[in-house]
Amino acid sequence: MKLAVVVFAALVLSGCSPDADSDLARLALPIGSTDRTQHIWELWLGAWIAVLVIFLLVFGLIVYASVRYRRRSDDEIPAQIRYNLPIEALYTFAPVIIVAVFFFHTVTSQNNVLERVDNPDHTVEVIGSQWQWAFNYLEEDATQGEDVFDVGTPEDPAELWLPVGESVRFALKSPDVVHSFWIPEFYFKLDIVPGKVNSFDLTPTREGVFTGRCAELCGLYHSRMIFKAHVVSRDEYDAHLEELKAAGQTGAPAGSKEANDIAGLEGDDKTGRVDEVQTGAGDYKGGSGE
Ligand SMILES: [Cu+2]
Repeated sequence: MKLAVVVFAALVLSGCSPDADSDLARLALPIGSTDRTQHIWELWLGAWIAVLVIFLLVFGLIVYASVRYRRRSDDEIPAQIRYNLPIEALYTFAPVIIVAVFFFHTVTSQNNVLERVDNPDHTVEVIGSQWQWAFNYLEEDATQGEDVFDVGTPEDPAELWLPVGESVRFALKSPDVVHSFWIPEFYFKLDIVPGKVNSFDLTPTREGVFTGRCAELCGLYHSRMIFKAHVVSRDEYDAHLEELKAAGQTGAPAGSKEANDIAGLEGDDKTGRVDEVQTGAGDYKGGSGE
């Protein structure tokens, strides 16, 4: 019966994919947009299959028991049983096994998502502060190696630009409280913790304009920490960086410097150069080999 359920679930869900047109076929996720989304998608799909199997099994047993052992006449009481060791063993160990399997797949997916690329094509420093974002593009060719930035206000949010098909390393910093960097289409979010540099790598795979958010309640105007993420061609990306340079937005934005001075950061972390930073993915330890 278990096998039949798995086959049935696999058939029903095989029409699903992270780039399907319908929300239903994506199981309510947005359309995937990076080289890392597949890992989260597989975790999501697998969790649905597991939940479906468990649901059908438990519900089937409930229906079976209540029909098979029902009271058949007014003057008869069904057999009352107090102890049943096999059943008690089952409902003790089955949940432990279920949790262990979920845990295993969660850790595996997490390690895949946080895997480092050797030499990222771009490095973007993201500073989340109350209540705005700043994006620093470090040592870009388009600006002859000069750092350029875009910084927003709650009234006029900053925009993040990324080139499609090229790897990006994000370094997340906060000068005040915990924020969380989240672009739903990337199937990924990571907390920004003051005094610590969290970082992750990915390659955007689809051009488009996505909405990014702060996903950690960070105070009064938390809900205004919204930004647009433009995933564009390399030419458009370079042109945008040149615009920032022409507008004089070079160096580091005022305010974001505090993110480097906050207690907890040492040495390389303070400089704003993140190539050597080993926090973030390194902390979770896994397949990164760092
Ligand atoms: Cu925030």
